[in-house]
Amino acid sequence: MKMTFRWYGSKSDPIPLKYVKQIPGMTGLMGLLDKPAGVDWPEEEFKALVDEVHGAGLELEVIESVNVHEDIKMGLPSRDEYIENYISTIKMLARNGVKVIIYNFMPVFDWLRTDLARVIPEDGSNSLYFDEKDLGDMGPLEIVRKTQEDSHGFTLPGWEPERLALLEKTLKQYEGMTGDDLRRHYKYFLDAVIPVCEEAGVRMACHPDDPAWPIFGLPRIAHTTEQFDKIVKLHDSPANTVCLCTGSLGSNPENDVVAAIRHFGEMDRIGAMHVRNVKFLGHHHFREAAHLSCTGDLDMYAIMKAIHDTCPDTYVRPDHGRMIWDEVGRPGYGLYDRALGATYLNGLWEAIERA
Ligand SMILES: [Mn+2]
Repeated sequence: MKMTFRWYGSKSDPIPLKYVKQIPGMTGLMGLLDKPAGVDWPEEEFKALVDEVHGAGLELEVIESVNVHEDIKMGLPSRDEYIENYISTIKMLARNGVKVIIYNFMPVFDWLRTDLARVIPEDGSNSLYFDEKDLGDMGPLEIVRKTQEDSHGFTLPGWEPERLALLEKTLKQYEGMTGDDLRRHYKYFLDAVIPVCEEAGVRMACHPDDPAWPIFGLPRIAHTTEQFDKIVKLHDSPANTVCLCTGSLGSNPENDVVAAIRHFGEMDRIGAMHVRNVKFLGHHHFREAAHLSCTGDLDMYAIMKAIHDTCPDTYVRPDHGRMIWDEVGRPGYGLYDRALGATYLNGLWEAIERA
């Protein structure tokens, strides 16, 4: 297991790499380069990032921000050009040491919450929160406005302004599209990129829908084990894998996260893991919790044990954290609680190894 940390780059992340390196057991990053979906990433810029990360004593083997252009998801004729750019970016990343690309195939919304800083009554910390009832009459456009207002001026991944400017038009284009349509477009994409990944030694890792159910009538095809079974078979290859995010998949209590890890781990189809805890508050109603099992509803020991038993060499990162100790930062991506999370997960790992 390689413990890693999401980092946004020195221009937009208030956390210095030195601090990341000082978290015990941290081996590297799940890194991001701030590029709009569909562009061919410039190699010089990426090399500069690699040098910076290596200079801090950390690895950069996982990248999380090669976003799939909406035209690919919608199956438009213009998709071929964007797929060519994606392929070129895969090859460039492979040349520079990247082993795993985490991405998603969610239409329009990367993830959704109704409150980015919900105070946890027990201790006064705050975390990301979702209650379907709070959506009420709010449409997608209002949710976007609210999310931007609540983000403390930070750009949130998946909520980039240039993407959201086209929101109304994009939502219209998805009208009437079914899950099967979306899967057909997904297969077209995978058929093009997976052979390139095989040759380059890179694995694509699909992140689950977050939250793990349909929203705003959009087709969503990545929030159950059955759906992921279909995804890994769309183009059957060891390079076509899952980024099993326990907090996203686990936002729906009907999903057995531990069984899902064992299932895809035994198939060698877990490219990376996001590990965090959730607290269920009702139907389609949850908040993100501290990593410790007793603070939420997921069994973190069983999660780490399943990783240990079925995919022990995978990359893991503490996914989101709460905001604690009055830290100001990007919602979900503060330093303190994610550092505590990493340390706790490393502790579980050591105990499992020794048992
Ligand atoms: Mn995640």
